[in-house]
Parts: sequence; structure tokens; C-alpha cells
Amino acid sequence: MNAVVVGAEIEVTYIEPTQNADSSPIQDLDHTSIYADGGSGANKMLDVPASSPNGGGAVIQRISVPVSDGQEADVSIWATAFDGSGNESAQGTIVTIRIDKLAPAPPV
Ligand SMILES: [Ca+2]
Repeated sequence: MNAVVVGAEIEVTYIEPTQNADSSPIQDLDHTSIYADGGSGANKMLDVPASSPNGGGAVIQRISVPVSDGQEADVSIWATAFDGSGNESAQGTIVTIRIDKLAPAPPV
């Protein structure tokens, strides 16, 4: 998982899993979901359809920045994977980036 700020969005990149939780090859990957927490709790930002039922695809997606104007906050971002039966994986690697929409006070 990697995340970088691109303008008003965060570009998130990661690789879909190729295994189930027991290390067997996955054959029913349905989608991955991108979550973000800007300090007010986890929000599911995006569902990304699987590249194939066997996973392994490189995902590049952009999500909106969950920080309002006039705020500065650390945003944690992670992804999970879902199979066709609705089972959700554990959290993937959590990446935290500082989003600064807070201007300084003027000089005096
Ligand atoms: Ca399964």
C-alpha cells in the first residue's frame, strides 16, 4: 500500500491478494475496499472490483481527501479484500499521511 496526495485527492496503490487467510490460492476474490480515517472514524471510500477471481492485480485509485478546509490531520488509509461470499480480510498495511488544509495566521 502506498498513498500520495495528488491535488485535492489521494492516489492509493496496492496489490490485490492472491491467497486466502489460510495461504491457499484465492479463487473467489470479488473486490477490494479502500478505507480512510481522518480522525473521526473509519470510512469506506471506494469499492474496487477485482481484476480477476485469483487476484494479484495492481490497483491504482484516487479517493477524495477526508479533511475539510481549515483543518490539518493525519489520515490513515488501508484496504481490505472481499470474496464472493462477503467474507472480509483483515486490514492491509495502514499508511498514514499528513493532510494540511490549515493556513497559518497572518504576520503581525
Ligand atoms: Ca472464500
